[in-house]
Amino acid sequence: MNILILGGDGYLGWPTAMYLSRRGHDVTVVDSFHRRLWDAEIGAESLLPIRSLRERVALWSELGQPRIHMEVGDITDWDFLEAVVRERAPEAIVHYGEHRAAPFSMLSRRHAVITQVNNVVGTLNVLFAMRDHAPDAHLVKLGTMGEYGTPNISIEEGYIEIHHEGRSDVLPYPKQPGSFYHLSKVHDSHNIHFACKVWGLRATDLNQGVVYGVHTEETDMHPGLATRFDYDHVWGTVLNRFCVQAAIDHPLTVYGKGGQTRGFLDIRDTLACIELAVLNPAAPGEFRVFNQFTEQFSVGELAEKVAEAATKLGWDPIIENIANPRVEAEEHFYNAKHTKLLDLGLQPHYLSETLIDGLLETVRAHADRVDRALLLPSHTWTEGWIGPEAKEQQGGEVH
Ligand code: NAD
Ligand code: USQ
Repeated sequence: MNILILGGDGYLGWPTAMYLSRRGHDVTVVDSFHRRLWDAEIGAESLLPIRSLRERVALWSELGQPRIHMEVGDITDWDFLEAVVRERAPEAIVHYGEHRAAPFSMLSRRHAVITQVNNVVGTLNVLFAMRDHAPDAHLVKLGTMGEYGTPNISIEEGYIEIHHEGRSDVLPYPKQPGSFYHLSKVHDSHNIHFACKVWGLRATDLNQGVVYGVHTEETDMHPGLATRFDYDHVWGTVLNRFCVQAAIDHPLTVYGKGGQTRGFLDIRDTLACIELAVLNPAAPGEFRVFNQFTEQFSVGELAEKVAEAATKLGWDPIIENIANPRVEAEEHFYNAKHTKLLDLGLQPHYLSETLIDGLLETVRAHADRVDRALLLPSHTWTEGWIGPEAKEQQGGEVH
């Protein structure tokens, strides 16, 4: 299939591009490199060295793989995106091209605005470009499990049957997101659902849990094909952070009581889920929602698992419950359904295998690149940025 990957320079976008290219799809990656710029603002850098997108695409061809096309630009720029969609005429659009850090979106007014404008406007442009130039294409959009929050009932996949005053309907599952970032995904979901209804577009919203790991068949083909690995307090996701902390003998930073429970998945399962969604498209007019994760853990349990695996390697990990910078439930019920991708054939990789499979060793091999100053949170959900640069972070223009 002819597939556009928006956000193709990112943690998930680049491995997805290689995975789909190797399986015979004609892949075009689109990226503005905003992420590399936002990293610079925080002073963060990927733990694994990553090459430029141009270099990675060239290396992929040098290794005898099919050509991956590259389009550099910002999808919030209508003229750019319209031209790409018109000229490439994709059959599927995999949309990763968003701002993805909850802490970043909570640093200040400016950061909240950057996040929501980037994500909501980018996705609106995608919808209009599809309406005008690729009405039969299938949009595979990355949403997030965090759209649902932590309700005191089971979480369904996108929709729930409601009985009210003697009548029934199947309605979008209620959303209670926990950051301005997660809210941007809710706004996207509403816009996509509406566009499917009025223009007959087809879309799959993948409400993905927290992804971990860096090893895929393709990233392992050459060190120059590596994808990013974030560990800092703004971009680093919890399991990746715990692995880095264990590798450098820093306490594993469990926020608050540690009962916060989330869905998790191995990066290899992200790629498999994307392919399953692409190969089994939604029907015209359908707004389909899959919950994309394979296992659920509390962050306290996760810290225990990392500590256990690190101990087996002869390391000496310590777990520390530190003040929670976020406003979130620290003990709660959590039971999220996730059968639709399994029904399509997903065969999960489980966390116990991945830790043993080399994630901890990979991290330790790069331990000299860790900046310890980036490990403890310099923000809170209530005050925003509390680091030394706090004042300039709050105001200023939006770029
Ligand atoms: P990432 O930051 O590594 O990659 C996102 C890429 O999109 C970056 O290369 C960035 O430059 C690009 N981008 C952002 N805005 C753009 C714009 N306006 N125009 C063009 N390119 C733009 O993030 P990731 O971890 O690969 O996540 C990809 C998607 O998956 C995001 O939408 C994220 O919300 C979602 N997701 C990620 C996780 C996770 O654990 N990483 C979990 C659930 C959902
Ligand atoms: N946490 C800790 N210690 C840490 C870091 C985080 O206890 O050092 C806790 C957080 O308080 C939170 C949980 O771990 O309760 C998850 O935090 P996270 O930073 O790993 O994940 P989150 O902010 O939710 O965001 C990440 C991705 C985002 C994606 C989301 C999926 O950055 O793009 O949408 O995971 S989900 O969580 O399912 O919404």
